[in-house]
Amino acid sequence: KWKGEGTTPNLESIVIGRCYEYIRIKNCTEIWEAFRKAFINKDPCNILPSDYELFINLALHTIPPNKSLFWENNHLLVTSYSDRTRRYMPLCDTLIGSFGDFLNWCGQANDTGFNYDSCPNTEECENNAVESFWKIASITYAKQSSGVIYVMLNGSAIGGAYPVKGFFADYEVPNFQKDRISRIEIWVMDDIGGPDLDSCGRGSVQILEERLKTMGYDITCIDNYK
Ligand code: NMN
Repeated sequence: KWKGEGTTPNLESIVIGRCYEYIRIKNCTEIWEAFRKAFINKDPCNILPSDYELFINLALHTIPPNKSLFWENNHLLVTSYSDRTRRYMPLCDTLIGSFGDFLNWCGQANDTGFNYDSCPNTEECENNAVESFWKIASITYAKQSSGVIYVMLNGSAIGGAYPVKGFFADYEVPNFQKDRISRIEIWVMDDIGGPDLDSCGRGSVQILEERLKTMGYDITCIDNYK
């Protein structure tokens, strides 16, 4: 038994429903099959981002310029603020992201079903089905993003607004396409009634600003963007 949560019950129905809600002109059953084949009937600790390649290719669609919203420690605020692509299109509001957002999944070797009891967490093994999915999803999303890039950080986060290890730092920033990006705008949001631990030009936000400047980007940073 693994330490992580098992596969979300009714995963297939949830994901196929989300898929058709999102897009009517794709074959969602075919996309689901490609997603499933990435990890089913395999050692749950030996799933690589590349195992999702077919799924990514089938689910890919364009991200409009100026609509990309990256984040750390702000999942719920991002979800409501983006308003399901009406305002912004963060990864969770792309078809690829909708297959995994708030869900969990894994399979097992020599078995064609899901493991609903438990799944390996990242401490048990990094090459698990969920972690590898978000790696390739984040890489793909960063590569497609263009125009003004927005980044929402949490100034009340313990351990810093910009974690130097995380999907944003490790898989998104390195995959930005410099020639397609006009500037990067960082928003540091404090929790309502929460502490002001990090802000523009300070602490971990400063580390991010320096990193992006060194990469040659034009940066603006706004504290508590309204
Ligand atoms: O806070 P973590 O999990 O490190 O990841 C946040 C960043 O990575 C965001 O910029 C996002 O694009 C991407 N990501 C998104 C999800 C999600 O939407 N559920 C999961 C993992 C990574």
